[in-house]
Amino acid sequence: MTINWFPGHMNKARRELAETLARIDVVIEVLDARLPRSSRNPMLAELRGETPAIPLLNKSDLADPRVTEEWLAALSEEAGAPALSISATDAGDARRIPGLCKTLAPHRRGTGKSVRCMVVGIPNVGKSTLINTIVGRRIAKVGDQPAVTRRQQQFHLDGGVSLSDTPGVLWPKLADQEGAYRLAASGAIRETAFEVRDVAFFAARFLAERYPEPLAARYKLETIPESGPAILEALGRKRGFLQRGGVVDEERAADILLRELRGAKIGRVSFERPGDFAEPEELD
Ligand SMILES: Nc1nc2c(ncn2[C@@H]2O[C@H](COP(=O)(O)OP(=O)(O)O)[C@@H](O)[C@H]2O)c(=O)[nH]1
Ligand SMILES: [Mg+2]
Repeated sequence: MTINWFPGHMNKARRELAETLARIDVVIEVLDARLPRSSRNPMLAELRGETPAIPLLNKSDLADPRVTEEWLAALSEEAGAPALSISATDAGDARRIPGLCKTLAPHRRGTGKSVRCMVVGIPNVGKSTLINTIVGRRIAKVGDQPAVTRRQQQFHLDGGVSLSDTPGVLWPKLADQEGAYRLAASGAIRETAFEVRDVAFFAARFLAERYPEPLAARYKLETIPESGPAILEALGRKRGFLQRGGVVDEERAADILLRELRGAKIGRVSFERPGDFAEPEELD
């Protein structure tokens, strides 16, 4: 049995989004290319019903390109429509989207009505940036979400496509611990919700397992210690983050690791691969 419980404001947000989506022809579902599963809210599938959606892997400039290819294949197959990887700041990337939306709404063709599109996704995934790049000027505020949603306006683009000037905001799913840590490590959720040290320990262990060479190279580590705290300790020592008595300033090391990870300074990193979510094989 699944328990669907939401605080009041989430119920309201959900109802409003469902009402808005009823007047939309194509949903542009923005996911973070570094963590497409954890940055996806499965409720969107339920809310949009039959309305087609394009899965868009944004921030692909930060993600591991080989893993992004794997995700594109997996998501395209799942959605029955081509998924796209983009950087929301890249006008060339964004220009492909309206045409793609049009192909997904053939019923609007020849009706004289425009194909109404809307960008939807969790906070910080790049929705406002994408809207601005598609439209070609700043109509959506980048950064912090406004507390209240304004009335939706459709912005008319060339070629009979229109785009909502306000994105649909979904909440990240934090019930899954591992996914929540990936979201925190990627910078998708505010650190106040987490202990920075714990997120950094998680990130250090993750890098040691999946990207040991870039990690060792970035911090000039001859060997990578086993535990998260030990990796931060080694990093802090290399960078000279020492407190009185020669003790490593763990907070500073944690901060640097997360900042450099998010800024792709350690390399282009993907937090999850399609294979991580494969069903365990049945045993005879
Ligand atoms: N590196 C990179 N950063 C991006 C990209 N798209 C958005 N961002 C950054 O991500 C942050 C959140 O973007 P925003 O558009 O406000 O996200 P929203 O909350 O979904 O509307 C901002 O700092 C953007 O500059 C991208 O494709 N690549
Ligand atoms: Mg925004």
